[in-house]
Amino acid sequence: MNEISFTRRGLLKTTAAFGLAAAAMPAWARGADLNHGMVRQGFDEVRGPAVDLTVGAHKTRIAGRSGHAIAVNGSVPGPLVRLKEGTTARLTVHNNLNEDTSIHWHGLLLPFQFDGVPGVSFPGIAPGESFTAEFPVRQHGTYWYHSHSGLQEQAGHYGAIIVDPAGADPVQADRDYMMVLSEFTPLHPHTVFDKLKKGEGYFNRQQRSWTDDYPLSASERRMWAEMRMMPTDILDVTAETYTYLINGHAPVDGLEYAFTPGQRVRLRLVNAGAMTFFNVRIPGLSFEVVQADGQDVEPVTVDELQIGVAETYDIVVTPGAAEAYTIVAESMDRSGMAIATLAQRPGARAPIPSLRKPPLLTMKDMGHGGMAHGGGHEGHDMGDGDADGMDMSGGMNMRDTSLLPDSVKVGPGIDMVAMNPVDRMGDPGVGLDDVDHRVMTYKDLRALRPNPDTRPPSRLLELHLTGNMERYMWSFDGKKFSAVSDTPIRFAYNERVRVKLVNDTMMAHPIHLHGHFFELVNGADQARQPQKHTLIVQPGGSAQFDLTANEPGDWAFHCHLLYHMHAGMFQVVTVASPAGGAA
Ligand SMILES: [Cu+2]
Repeated sequence: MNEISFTRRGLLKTTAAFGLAAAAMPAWARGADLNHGMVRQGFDEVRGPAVDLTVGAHKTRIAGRSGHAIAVNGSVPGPLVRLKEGTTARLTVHNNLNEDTSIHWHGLLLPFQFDGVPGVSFPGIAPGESFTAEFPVRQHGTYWYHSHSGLQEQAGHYGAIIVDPAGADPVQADRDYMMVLSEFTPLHPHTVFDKLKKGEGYFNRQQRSWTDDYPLSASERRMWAEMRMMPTDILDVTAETYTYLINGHAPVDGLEYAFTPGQRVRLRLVNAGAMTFFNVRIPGLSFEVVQADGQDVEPVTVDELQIGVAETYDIVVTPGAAEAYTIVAESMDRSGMAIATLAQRPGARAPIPSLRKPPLLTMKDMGHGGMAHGGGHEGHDMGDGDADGMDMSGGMNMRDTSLLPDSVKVGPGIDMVAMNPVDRMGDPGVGLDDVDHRVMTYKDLRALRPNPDTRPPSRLLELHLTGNMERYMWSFDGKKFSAVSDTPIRFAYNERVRVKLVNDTMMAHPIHLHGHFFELVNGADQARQPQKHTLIVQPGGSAQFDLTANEPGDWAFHCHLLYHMHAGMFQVVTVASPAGGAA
């Protein structure tokens, strides 16, 4: 575990006074011995402006299970890359794998040819080759990096980036820690994908017990059966295979963050998971959210937040007199959790809460008025509100594609249509609308400083998030990427566009646009709409963002659930050059 300090003295020595409980930490986790091929858990810091990163194949062992790892500089996560706003970064990536690799600098503004997406912004990095991205650093905040090649990210090819502000940091804290959330599976990522293709619910262990926990009526049971779904289909991949990690550490490793009572402790949350949304809370403590996706926001105090895959949040917590507090990052489906401890002294522990009851998808998750479902015969919508007493037999069997705009391709890639998708910007996330404490929603976020561009959007672009759960097909507008790779979404230079994302599926998708920040249309004044690079679109709902398309080039735009992206939920956004032509 690294403590990040603002002081000059702290910069020289980044190791905290204490880290892992010594008894729980294997010898190789403490040292830097890379020769035996085992990956290190936890990570070092490499400081810009010039940074070298080496991608290599390793073995790892986490919570008693062994697996193959793709690590950066020998650790998972890779090293924390520390840059400074106003300098010119020179980031060189060396490929020691026997396959191509890449690094995408997630959230960094840079010329598109350095963005690191094979086939979109550059050809990729061949085995034995190197690639250098050199660019002026125009921002500050918490970001991260990861492979954009195949499924390497699942195997450990990711790490955190901090860009220190050129001036004073608006966030004042006594201690400053990275908290990188991710998953480990002993399975090869391609095995995971194959299993998902064979049956969507393969990893969904909740299927075995949900009927006991949630007695449903005969018609409800029939409805879910006809959709070949379960109301507990929350995440595609669960703790059945995943061990959830903080800074590469499983719960049994006992990761600790040191504090002194009354100190302001900054935790920089990065969701580097491939497939897992996490619900983060610290029982007994509220916290301030001070940054979202690296962008400063007006501090907002909550007790819990949901972090989607690829999002980042900086939070500040002020621990009280207790010796320890447990930091809980529970997977959204509540099949497992990552754990760390805020500890006054090494080894101090607070109780670990048990997993909460798994959430159920609601009528809202099905498109509010109901979700029309692929099939044959006539049906009717399910109306508003809850399902009690409604006749749902056959109601979900019609794929009412008349609800879709002409831009959406109807075919086997779509097995559901949201019949009445409502804006869910104020939604705390699946399973969190009935907890008894404050949960952050996107509507709570306000940009700390006024946005530079407050022009009203000149057009509305509507895009549908589409899928066929059973066949594990995922797409935009019913067209998987392989079918549209030569017809990108085009924006004029400096065009101001409002993009409406309609989720015609019953899963939440974290949608990420490369190379830009967009503003959430969340009810704030245009000048204070929070800027983000990744947006969760809730199941069966919609969400809007405003974009100033002022970064010329070809940019990836995709669902950040790794296996959804791999299955086709990916598009290219092309922003014209200021002269009007291609970048
Ligand atoms: Cu997705």
